[in-house]
Amino acid sequence: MTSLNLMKVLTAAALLWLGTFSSQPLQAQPALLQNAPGRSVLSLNGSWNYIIDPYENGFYDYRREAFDQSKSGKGGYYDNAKPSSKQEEELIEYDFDKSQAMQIPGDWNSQRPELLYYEGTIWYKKSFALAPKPGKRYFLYFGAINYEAHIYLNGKKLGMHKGGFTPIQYDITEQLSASGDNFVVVKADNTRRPEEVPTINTDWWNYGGITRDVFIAETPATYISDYKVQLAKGDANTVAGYVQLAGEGRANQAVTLNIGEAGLKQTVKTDGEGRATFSVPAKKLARWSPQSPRLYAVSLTSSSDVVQDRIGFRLIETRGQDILLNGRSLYMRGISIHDENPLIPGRARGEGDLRMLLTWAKELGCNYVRLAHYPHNETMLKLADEMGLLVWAEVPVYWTIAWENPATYQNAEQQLTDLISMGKNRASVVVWSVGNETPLGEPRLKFMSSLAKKARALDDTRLISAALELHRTPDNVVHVDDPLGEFLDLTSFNEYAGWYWGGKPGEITKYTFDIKYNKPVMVSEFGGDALAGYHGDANTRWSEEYQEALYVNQLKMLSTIPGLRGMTPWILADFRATRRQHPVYQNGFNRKGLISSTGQRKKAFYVLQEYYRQMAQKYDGK
Ligand code: GCB
Repeated sequence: MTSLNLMKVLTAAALLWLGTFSSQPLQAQPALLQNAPGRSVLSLNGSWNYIIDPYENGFYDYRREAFDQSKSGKGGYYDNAKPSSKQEEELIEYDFDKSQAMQIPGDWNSQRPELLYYEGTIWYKKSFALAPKPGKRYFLYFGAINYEAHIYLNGKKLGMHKGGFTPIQYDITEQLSASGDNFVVVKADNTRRPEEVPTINTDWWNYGGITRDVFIAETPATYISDYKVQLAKGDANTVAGYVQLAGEGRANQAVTLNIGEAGLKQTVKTDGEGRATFSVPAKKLARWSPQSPRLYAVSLTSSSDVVQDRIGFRLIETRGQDILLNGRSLYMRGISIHDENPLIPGRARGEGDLRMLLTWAKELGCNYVRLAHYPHNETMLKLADEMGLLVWAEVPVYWTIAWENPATYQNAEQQLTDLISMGKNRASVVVWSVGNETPLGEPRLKFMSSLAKKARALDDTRLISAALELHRTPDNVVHVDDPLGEFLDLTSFNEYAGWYWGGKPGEITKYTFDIKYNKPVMVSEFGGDALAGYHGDANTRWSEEYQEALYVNQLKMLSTIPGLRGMTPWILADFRATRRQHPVYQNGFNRKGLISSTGQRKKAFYVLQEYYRQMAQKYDGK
């Protein structure tokens, strides 16, 4: 055997032995700047010119060779070419500045009727003035672009990113023009593909484009790139974490953690790689909880940089079938939410839309939200911190994806890593979910358990879960025994009795549950469609009365589960879903919302509100 072959065998054996996938990220996404929106920023939100390019003429030449892979690297729309004075000599078949514009952040589907169903490429261009100052670094930051984004600055490619819901960031210090005149071009492509995450089949609208904030963050040359400031695992009396300096001169620097309002201060020294850990007694810190969402002003100061954040401190753990928040047993009164404003409808565009959704959840009596089925906006996590809502945060590993494709796994793991990076300082976030309704099978178990282990390795201070499926036997027993459950802290499952199976709402109380794990039970979904304003009796599908009866009977049925510690029924508000085709009742909407697409509360809203009032009384004494 040649040494090369021996190496290959050994590597394969090592991978087998690990029983997991390689964790090398496919896309070289550098570590994200922690709390990038909290930096000094130049916003690039607003009007961006765009070109619809279904044939990708701006990316490939007529032989289908990518311009940005050619020798000159030129020829694509990212050149933002302009005819010179000798116009007649040049052929340029596009012009961003004479093209239409749309608002960013914002999906394209809800901004132009002709783009409602569009799946393909759209190019965006924004010019901006920024003369780089000496001794500073500049990071171009996109909150999210769905799905595949090629990003160029002043005609040069910065990189490609896949994943529609996680931030994208490039250090552009060296690419900014000295004159201060710059332009950024983005090729956004929301084409669905089987090997991507999510895959081609989902129950939500495939909103395309630059859907979250765009800005340039400025830092000093040596800067605080990352930090974690949280209570130590299982220890309410210690604040622990780390700080990471980047840039030249990051080694052997003093960094001071200061939580002035709690009289807490510690100075630590970075190692050769710019990293320092700290651990500070924290007896005087008030605990964060939904009833009392106390946040502290936290600062980290080095000789060249200072970052500020508002952070809450709480412990989340499980013991047997209990979920303990700061040591006290908790019932999680939740609701599932999509990142969508049903009133536009379209992707939530910023703080106003997000605050509206969370205010609705509070009106329902929630202390908890499930941010389905993909990472939501960083602002959503900050609002949840501020408003006192616990959060389940999830990656779009949804239904049946390409379990055996290593690139698919690496993509999913990268999205999970970026989600955890974004949310790790938020007290509200208590659950990392690694997926939703994935089918039983060996390759899937390997994929999903690897993700669960990765989540735990990245953050062992929160609970790990996934929304599982169940199966039934003819004796009306519902079984929850998915082997993935072994790797999770909560037994969470989606259950659609009274809608997809189990007869009419009045018939479902005959079911009982057989749950394999001695862990807290979280019903991550149940529900049924109702068209607001359509009335009938409790057996009339699509009527508000049917949905109301379904909620009444679901709550009766679920109360028989001894370990039930919370739920997130499906869903707060009606949302757009391409697969929902009924011309009268659905019209392109999933109507399982408790609130309609015009903001109307349906009858079932009040059923859940009353149940949550009782649960709050039982668990919180109010
Ligand atoms: C589910 C999915 C969710 C769907 C919902 C439905 O189980 O997790 O994404 O929208 O059912 O309405 O069918």
